[in-house]
Amino acid sequence: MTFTLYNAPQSTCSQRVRFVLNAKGLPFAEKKLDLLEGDQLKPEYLALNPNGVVPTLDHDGQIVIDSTVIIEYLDEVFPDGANFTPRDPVKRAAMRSLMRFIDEMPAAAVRVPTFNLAFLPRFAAMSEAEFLAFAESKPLRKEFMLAMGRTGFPQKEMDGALGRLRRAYERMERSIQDSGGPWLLGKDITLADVSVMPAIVRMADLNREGDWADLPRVAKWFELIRAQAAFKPTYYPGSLLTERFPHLRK
Ligand SMILES: N[C@@H](CCC(=O)N[C@@H](CS)C(=O)NCC(=O)O)C(=O)O
Repeated sequence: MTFTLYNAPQSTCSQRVRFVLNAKGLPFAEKKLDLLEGDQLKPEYLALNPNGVVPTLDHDGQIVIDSTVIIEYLDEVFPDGANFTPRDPVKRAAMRSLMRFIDEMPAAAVRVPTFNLAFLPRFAAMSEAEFLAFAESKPLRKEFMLAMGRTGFPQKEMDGALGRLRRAYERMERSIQDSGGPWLLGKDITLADVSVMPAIVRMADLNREGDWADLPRVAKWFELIRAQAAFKPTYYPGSLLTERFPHLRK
C-alpha cells in the first residue's frame, strides 16, 4: 500500500490531508508543487487533477482529488485507529453540513487575505500580459485572479472576507457550546475540526488571532488542535506563510 500526496507545504487544503494521514499513521511520499511557479497548471498534473489545484492523493495508483473528499475517503478505507467520522448518521450529517459551510465560508474567505498579503508581490512583479496568461490558465480560479488583479483586492473585498471569517468563528463557538465541546461536534474530533483547522492556523499566522479573542471556546479549541500529535508533522518547517514571506511577520 503506497500513498503519494501531491501538495504544497503552505496550502491549507493540503494541510487537512496531511493531518489525517499523520493521525492515522499512514506513511506517504510527498510531491511538493510550487503554486506560485504554476506547477499545478502543468499538463502532467492537470491529467491527475483537472481542477489545477492541490491536493491530489494517489493511493496505489487510484487518484482521489479534493481535500474534503480525500479525508472522507481515508476515513472510509482506514476506519481503524484514529477515526474522524461519527457512527451516528445524524451526527455524520451534521459533520458534513459543517464541512460544506467551512468550504463555502472560512476556507474560501481565507484566500482573500492570503493572496492580498502574501502572494501579491509575486504577481505585482509580473508584466500585465504575464499575469493575464497566468490567470487565464487556471481552471478553477481564473475569475478570482482577475478580480484581484496585480494591485490586489480592494479594501471592501478584504473587509468582506474578514466578516465572513468572523461569522465562521462565531459559528464554531456556538457549535462547541451546543455540542458540549471541546470539539465542534462534541467530545470527539471529527473531519469538521480538521477541515476548519488550516483557515484558523492561517489567520493566526497572519497575526489575526485577536479576531476570536472574545470567543473562549474557539481559543480553547485552537489550543487543543495544536496539541494533537498529528499537528507538528503536518505543520513541518516551511508550512507557515510567515516562513516563506518574512515581510508578513509583525
Ligand atoms: N476544493 C479544493 C480546493 C483546492 C485549492 O483551492 N487548492 C489551492 C491551495 S489551498 C490551490 O491549489 N491553489 C492553486 C491556484 O490557485 O492556482 C480542495 O479542497 O481540494
